[in-house]
Amino acid sequence: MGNKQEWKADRTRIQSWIEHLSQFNATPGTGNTRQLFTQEDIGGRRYIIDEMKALGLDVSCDDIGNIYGVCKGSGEGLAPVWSGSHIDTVYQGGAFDGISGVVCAMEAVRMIREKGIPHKRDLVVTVFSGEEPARFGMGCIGSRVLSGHLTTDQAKKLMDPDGISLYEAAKQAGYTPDCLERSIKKPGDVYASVELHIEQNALLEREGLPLGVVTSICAPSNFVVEVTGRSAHAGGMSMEDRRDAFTAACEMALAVEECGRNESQSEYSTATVGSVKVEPNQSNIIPGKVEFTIDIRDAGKESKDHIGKMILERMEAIAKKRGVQVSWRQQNNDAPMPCDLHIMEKIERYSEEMGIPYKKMVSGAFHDSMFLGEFCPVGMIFVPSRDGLSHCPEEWTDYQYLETGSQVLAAVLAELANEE
Ligand code: HGY
Ligand code: MN
Ligand code: MN
Repeated sequence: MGNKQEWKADRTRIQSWIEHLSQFNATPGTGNTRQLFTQEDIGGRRYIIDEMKALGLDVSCDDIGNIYGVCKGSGEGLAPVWSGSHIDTVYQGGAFDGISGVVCAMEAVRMIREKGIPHKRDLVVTVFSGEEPARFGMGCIGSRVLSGHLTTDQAKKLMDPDGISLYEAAKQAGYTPDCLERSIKKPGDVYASVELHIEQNALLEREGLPLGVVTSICAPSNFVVEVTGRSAHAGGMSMEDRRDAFTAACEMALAVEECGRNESQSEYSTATVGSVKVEPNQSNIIPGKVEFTIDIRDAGKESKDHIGKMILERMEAIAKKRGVQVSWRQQNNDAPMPCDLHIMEKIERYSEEMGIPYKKMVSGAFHDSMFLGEFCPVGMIFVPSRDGLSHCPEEWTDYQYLETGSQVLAAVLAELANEE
């Protein structure tokens, strides 16, 4: 787009959308909990759909509940430009993770519409179902369906802690998961997708930068590990005779941390033990069984596989030394997604034009854009997280950053929507 536009996002509107959405919350007072297809999620969906309609968008949902708010373009038969994120949260998470991307996309499209900026391609505000693995143990559910990585049969096998399948939960929420395959997008169906998201790390804040241009999105490999020792009397059994599953698991968890730190072969890697279950979990019984999760992230697939291999070798050696058994199952091994250079160039160019300092950076967190990138070019705009905190009640992003991020997003979307 040749002419320089003056973009003026409405910070109070962005704040009002975020604050209103955070009322749909299962844990008020201790962070935000809005898990996929729960009453809170359904309430939040209804609110966002009403707000999209109030902006004049045509709203529809697909079989797994992804929401599309369409601002019609002037052209015919052109693939649309998407922008959005997710509104579901982790347990007792924050008010900005995902939500920022949805409301800033709404604000960007509002500015384009109200300024009467012509655009050939439809502009679509998107809300993807279940980006967080919180309820079903698998993240990016809506964007996995779109990229052909989640079928109806798999949805019937994916269970929440209460034994409700994703398939059942989707039907109870009023969606139609009987043939998820028909939602699969092929290259060319979507022209481009740009997602604004909070950084969830402290790099931007540390350098005093209001905006990040994401170069690639790290992908997770997730494992569930089972350590089997021998339950016994905490006082009766001598120290040298025990086969303590918990202390073995602790040594394994330290090995996970060490490998995440020292075995990386790329610019960004992490390895985390996030969930631990101890059996029988009694103060006077030596733990006989422990189940824990491993979450490995990496900007490079080879590096991630290498870290995983090192961790598994270390766990086997620890098990042998301590006389316990260890087994594991890998839940997913997703591929890191590079962002599209042309979209990155637009984000950089408009940031410079608007006098917004920025840096290029990797995303350690995964996002729906990781799967969208399998059928369309993707770009991501980061805005700072205070103290780098996210996935916790303290998660915060100053509204001024959402305002400037929306303005860059609007300019990028307007240009993309006029490309032939
Ligand atoms: O875990 C992640 O990276 C994302 O926030 N769900
Ligand atoms: Mn998250
Ligand atoms: Mn997110």
